[in-house]
Amino acid sequence: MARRVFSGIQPTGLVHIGNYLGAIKQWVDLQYDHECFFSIVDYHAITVPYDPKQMPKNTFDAAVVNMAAGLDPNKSTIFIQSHVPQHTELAWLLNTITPMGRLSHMTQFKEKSRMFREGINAGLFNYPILQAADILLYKATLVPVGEDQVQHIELTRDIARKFNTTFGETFPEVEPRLSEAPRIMALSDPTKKMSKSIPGSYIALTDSPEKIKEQIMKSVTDSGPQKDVPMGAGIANLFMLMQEFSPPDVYQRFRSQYDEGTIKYSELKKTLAEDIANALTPIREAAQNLAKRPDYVYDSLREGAHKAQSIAKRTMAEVKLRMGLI
Ligand code: AQP
Repeated sequence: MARRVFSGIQPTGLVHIGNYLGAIKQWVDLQYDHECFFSIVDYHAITVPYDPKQMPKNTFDAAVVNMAAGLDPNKSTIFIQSHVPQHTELAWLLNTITPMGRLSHMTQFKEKSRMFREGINAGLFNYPILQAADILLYKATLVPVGEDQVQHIELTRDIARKFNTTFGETFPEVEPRLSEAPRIMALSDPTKKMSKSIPGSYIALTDSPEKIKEQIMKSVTDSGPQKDVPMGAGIANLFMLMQEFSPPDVYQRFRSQYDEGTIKYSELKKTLAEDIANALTPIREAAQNLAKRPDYVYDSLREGAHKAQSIAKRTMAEVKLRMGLI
């Protein structure tokens, strides 16, 4: 039987090549032979400071870009998280079996608390419980994500186990699925991961070839290869991107030049920028076309929410019965 898949993306800004290589590309591949649920997770996005006026556009754009990248509403169930209220209902129930100590160890919480020092809210702390609910509501067993989310998936497994031992076997084992490029680093600072919320760190899937070139050309590298010194994080990141976006012989050529110490980073950057721009052009154009068809996009999302709800309601009925809620 085809496995059930769940994953999500936050409408916190422009969808970037890190999101694409870590998550979306896997989603597109999986939808042909798996039962897939993909959500624009707006309830997650409001756990950090945001502009309510901008949120509807961010949510629409996230849906458009994912569809443009290949998510097909006829193959996958694509929906907006807040359109399926069972996500927050299950999250509340799972709150009651999740130790606070576990949540305080979550890397993402620690990083985001540092980034948004003021107004750290309970929602940001409880974020991983909502994520567990997102997955368990559909009894998904496979969660294609970037590396930064693996810790949350491990917590989801623990929450499911705790629920099963306390209230009876209900949820299946959940497994993360990583791509070949599970952690793309920030172009502006290769010690951090590429993020929507770090300006200058990313290339958006909808960026123009000129913008892509500008971003790649100013990406942080080092002064060049040195004997017996490991490759620096910035250039390693560009090589990782080259492996994903350039033909294998081009990658090999620059890799050999690096090993021989003859490489010119400016040439590598120029070639990489062109190859990324070529790969992203069909996505950018498809997004421009889809954005002109908002009715199609919203209808697909509404239909997705309807399908998702029919499963979500069943799970909630089962969970409430097991927990003695009448
Ligand atoms: N740099 C990355 N490399 C590989 N995968 C990544 N993902 C995110 N950044 C990278 C994966 O993309 C999916 C959607 O991410 P998200 O929107 O749910 O939130 P995030 O992980 O917090 O992504 P961002 O871009 O860093 O957003 P902000 O700035 O809002 O926090 C996930 O599967 C994620 O692993």
